[in-house]
Amino acid sequence: MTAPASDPAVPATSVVRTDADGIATVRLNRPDAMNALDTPTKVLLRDTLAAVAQDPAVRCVVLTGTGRAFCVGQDLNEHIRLQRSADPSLWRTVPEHYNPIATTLAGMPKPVIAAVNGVAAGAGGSIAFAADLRIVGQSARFTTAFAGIALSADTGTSWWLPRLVGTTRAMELLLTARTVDAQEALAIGIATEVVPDDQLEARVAQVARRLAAGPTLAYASLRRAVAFSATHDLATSLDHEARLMELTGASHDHAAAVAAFLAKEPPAFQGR
Ligand code: T3D
Repeated sequence: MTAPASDPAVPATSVVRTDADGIATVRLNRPDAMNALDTPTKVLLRDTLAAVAQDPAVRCVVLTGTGRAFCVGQDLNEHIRLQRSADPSLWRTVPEHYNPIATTLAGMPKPVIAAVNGVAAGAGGSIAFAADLRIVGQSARFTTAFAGIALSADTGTSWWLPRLVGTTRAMELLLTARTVDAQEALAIGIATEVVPDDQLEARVAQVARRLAAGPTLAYASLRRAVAFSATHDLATSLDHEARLMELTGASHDHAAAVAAFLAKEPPAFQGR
């Protein structure tokens, strides 16, 4: 998971998708640029995530980065080039790239794990925040970064961060753009768990395997229910829950799991 830049086994595209056992690992792969997001990388990430979302064989998604960073957000070398040449594509990147990345992650019909192998900054942090679980290497760090370069926030940081840590802490992290280490990230609710760097890959694989063997339709419905309740009142959320209970209640996995429970056998979920 933390393959070095020189690893000949790592292909030379800036986003690499590998699939195994129902798990799609989407790896940002610009280690020499700390996995900064230039336009080709953003396009590839956006399109790879869309493909993963639609692929019924994928039952868990892992996001990670090659080298010492998870992702440092927008490639500022590209950004300043576009800025200095007054390139009109500069501000189109939010609607054309960052927003679809955020919405595809939010709507992903299967669990998403961020394997945070190193620093996550700006939009790189947003991408990690959009995951369901953030399993974080002990040397990893987070910074919102945006205010450090006099920008607002994008890729959903203003949506996810207050939900993860509360408005008070989110505002402090946004206004100061200070760096949060892994232990603080765990304490304030950004990290799901922190593991030694050399155990990150194994721990993520263990969690991903478990989720990929789980009731995918129920997981997708839980993601939808939690997201829905964030913007709706109790009565409306209860109606929404009822619809999702009907959906999952009619699933193959539900019938099989109840039967397995009563037979005192472990369930074997098929994800449908
Ligand atoms: O239109 C639009 O594009 C808007 C979209 C915005 C989305 C965003 O993501 S905005 C936020 C962009 N990201 C940042 O502002 C983060 C900037 N980086 C940092 O604050 C720090 O580098 C880190 C906290 C991430 C890491 O610090 P540290 O001390 O571990 O490393 P470093 O020494 O600062 O950086 C190492 C190298 O990476 C360095 O290059 P060098 O000196 O070795 O040649 C540094 O310039 C480079 N680097 C780090 N972040 C970026 C970057 N190069 C390009 N773009 C970056 N984002």
